[in-house]
Amino acid sequence: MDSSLQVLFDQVVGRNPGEAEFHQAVAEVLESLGPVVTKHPEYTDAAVIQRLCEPERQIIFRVPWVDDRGDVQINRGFRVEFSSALGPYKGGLRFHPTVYLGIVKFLGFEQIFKNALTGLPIGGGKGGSDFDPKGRSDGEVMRFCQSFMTELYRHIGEYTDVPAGDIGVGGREIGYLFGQYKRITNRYESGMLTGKGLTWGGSQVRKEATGYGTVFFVEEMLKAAGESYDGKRVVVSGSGNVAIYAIEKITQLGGTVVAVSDSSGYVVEESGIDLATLKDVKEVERGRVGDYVARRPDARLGTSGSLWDVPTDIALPCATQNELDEAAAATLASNGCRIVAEGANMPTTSAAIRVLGDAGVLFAPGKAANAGGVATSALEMQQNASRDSWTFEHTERRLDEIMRGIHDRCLATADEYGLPGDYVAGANIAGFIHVADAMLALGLI
Ligand code: NDP
Ligand code: 2IT
Repeated sequence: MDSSLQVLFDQVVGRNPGEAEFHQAVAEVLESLGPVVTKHPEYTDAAVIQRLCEPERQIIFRVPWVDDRGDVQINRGFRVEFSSALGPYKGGLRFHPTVYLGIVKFLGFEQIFKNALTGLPIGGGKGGSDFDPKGRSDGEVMRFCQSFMTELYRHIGEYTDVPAGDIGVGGREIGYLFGQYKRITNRYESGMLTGKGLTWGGSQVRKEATGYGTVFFVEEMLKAAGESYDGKRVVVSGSGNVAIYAIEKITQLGGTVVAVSDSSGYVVEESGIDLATLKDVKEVERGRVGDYVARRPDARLGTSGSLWDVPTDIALPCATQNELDEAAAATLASNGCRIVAEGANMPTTSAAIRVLGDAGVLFAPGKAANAGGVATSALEMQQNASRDSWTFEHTERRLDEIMRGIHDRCLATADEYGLPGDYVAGANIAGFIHVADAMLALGLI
């Protein structure tokens, strides 16, 4: 890291103790910005980087609710509003027992640059709770969401802050959250939340967008190397929203997904994961990968190691942060993997990224590769603002164009800074410059 940026990084660590994931996300961006601060002293003069590392506003609140046994439960809710230089704060809500301020801040920080890369008018934010929806009834999830929104509603709105889903927050949770906001405010303010159902203000393709977008991004990487998905083996970690729709699009484009996972283990099926069965198990029954194996005679449950041991041409980590470590990266590379693209946020450790780079494996960071979800959220906001709704085909075409634009912007920026083919540098620099220029224009805020 450039020595002046190292000083800033040390300040961030000192001001935000114990938030390892936030430190990691900041370090990964600052490691790319050396050539930018050399070329543009105006960013340093206006303390743009220090300002970006300090959220504009952080909200932490109590979420009391009553479970099915009649017992009172208390969770902690968060919304970190990081940057509104480019538009209203925009980013998902995560419900998972591991959520604490450091996770929300890493995600919110990443979101600033990701959203900037889309070229759409959205700032960066993130929120969530340490609530665990797993094993909870629909009634419990509803009561939790209603309590969560009873505090959150005063901080958000179509022109202020627009949440959406993330881990543990899908269509069901967005429905309960939207319903409670509508009830409290007496406003049918469609544009205050994205990921809504298609009959009440949602957009076609939003559900599919993150997975599809990641696959479109990789398609551009393959094209740049004169290749396609045809005949390629792909391993996708996770089996939630992002993973399922990545698998759907890979299969449509001629690739074969041979392994998926969840937090209980992984599944290998050499002839290709059966999407209809996976959707039934995961989307309808909220089951485990073991339930998938029980229905597919040729599938096997991985009992040792991890799904990164399965030989593959392309690896898409689509579950959670730091799920792909140095050893996994070395195994992927030695088994001939050519491309790793992050469907999840920061799933690859810093050491693993270095191993992949040294081995010549192409690597696409999440803030570029998984930006299709939030980009389609911005398209949902556009449709809400004009009280219109677009067809699936039109919306998917827009998503594809946006992903191609991000891919090309990353490569062009990497070239401009003398780092050809470096998607990490390209994404960090292009995203940073877009938001930094807006911050200069808006004065000291
Ligand atoms: P889901 O809740 O739908 O699915 C998450 C998947 O990841 C599940 O299979 C889950 O397994 C697995 N997983 C989660 N946490 C862990 C863990 N600690 N260890 C092992 N496996 C885990 O979430 P999404 O698919 O929406 O999100 C996946 C990733 O993509 C996240 O990093 C998210 O931030 C990112 N992302 C999501 C976007 C979206 O639009 N939804 C947009 C951009 C990025 P299990 O069910 O067993 O917990
Ligand atoms: O990480 C992400 O980009 C998301 N969870 C989606 C955010 C959004 O506002 O659609």
